[in-house]
Amino acid sequence: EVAPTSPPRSSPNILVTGTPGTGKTTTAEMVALAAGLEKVTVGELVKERVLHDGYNDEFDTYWLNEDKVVDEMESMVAGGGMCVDFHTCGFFPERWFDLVVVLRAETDKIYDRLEGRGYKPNKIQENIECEIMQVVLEEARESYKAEIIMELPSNTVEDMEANVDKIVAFVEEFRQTH
Ligand code: DAT
Repeated sequence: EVAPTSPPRSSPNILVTGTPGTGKTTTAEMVALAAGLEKVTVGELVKERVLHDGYNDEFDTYWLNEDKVVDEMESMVAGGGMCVDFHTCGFFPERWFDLVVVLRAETDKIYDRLEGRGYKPNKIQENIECEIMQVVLEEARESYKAEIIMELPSNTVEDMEANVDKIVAFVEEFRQTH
C-alpha cells in the first residue's frame, strides 16, 4: 500500500492538545477567531455524532471510537484551515496537522479548573497524574515530528494570550509560504 501524499493546503490545520483543564478549548476558540480558522472541538463532535461506544461510568466519559472520529473528520480537515482541540492526539493521521500545540499546566491549576467544572475526585486525580506523567506530550512526540510540536505553558491569562499570539503568527507565516 502506498501512503497517500499530503494535499497542498494554503491554510494550516492546527491541533491543540493537552490534559483536560490545560485550556485547549479556550485557546482554540481564541486562535480560530483571531486567525480565521474553523474550530472543531472533538469532544463535542463525539457526543453529537455518536462517535463512541457508549458511556464509561467509572470515568464519566464516553468510550471513544477512534475509527469513527477519523472517518467523520477526514473531509473536515481536507481543505485545511481547521483548529482542532482534543485531549488525546495519537490516533489522528499524522498528515492532518501542520502544527501540534501541547498545552501544559501546573497541578493546582488543573485541580481548580476541573473541580470548577464539577469533575469527580477520581477523574480529577486521573487527569493530574496524566499531566505529571506528561502523557499527552509523550503521545505527541510518538505521533508527530518534533519540528511541528509546540509545548506551551498555560497557567495564567498572560500565558494564554502569548500562546494565542504564537499560534496566530504560525498561521500567518504558513499562509505566506504555502
Ligand atoms: P480544556 O479544553 O483543556 O479542558 P478549557 O479551555 O475548557 O480547558 O479551560 C478550563 C478552564 O480553565 C476554563 O474556565 C478556562 C480556564 N483556563 C484555561 N487556561 C487558562 C489559563 N492559561 N489561564 C487562566 N485560566 C485558564
